[in-house]
Amino acid sequence: MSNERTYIMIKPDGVQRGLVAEIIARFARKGFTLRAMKMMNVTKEHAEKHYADLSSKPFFGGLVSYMCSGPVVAMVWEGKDVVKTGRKIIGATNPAASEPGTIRGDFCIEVGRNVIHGSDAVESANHEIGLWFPEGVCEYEPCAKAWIYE
Ligand code: RTP
Repeated sequence: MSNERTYIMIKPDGVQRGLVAEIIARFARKGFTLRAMKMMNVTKEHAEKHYADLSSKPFFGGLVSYMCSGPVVAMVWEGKDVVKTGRKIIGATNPAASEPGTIRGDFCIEVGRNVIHGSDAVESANHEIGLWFPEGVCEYEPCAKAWIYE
């Protein structure tokens, strides 16, 4: 389905390091459509909600502090298999294991400063989009679809 959506978030280190334009360009050049985007500060409660499934992990406290350490850029991207392909564009969780050519493989070193988040499944994408964009996303018809899909 070409209207699959994923939640992509540039984490505080990605924003501070000036990687916003680079990351947006990688998703856009692939052919995906940007449906929503905002820069925002994250509260502790919101970060805890987003990463609720990791609450028992020893790194949870550090992860929540990291997510609240500066503004993030929250986005919704759309396109065929965008969840799976988005994860490929991002690279492995630990940048040490990320291939060159992926965002984490090219721009970071440590798992605790891995610059970007991407939903890991369609169900979690829908949940995360609702969590970060309760106001909804921008509906419009991108003109270039015929140049991307048969
Ligand atoms: P994300 O949700 O941020 O896209 O990352 P992910 O699916 O690739 O990995 P996940 O296991 O869900 O971990 C979420 C984030 O927690 C931090 N982390 N730190 N110190 C550690 O061992 C450790 N492990 C994970 C990373 O920021 C990871 O992206």
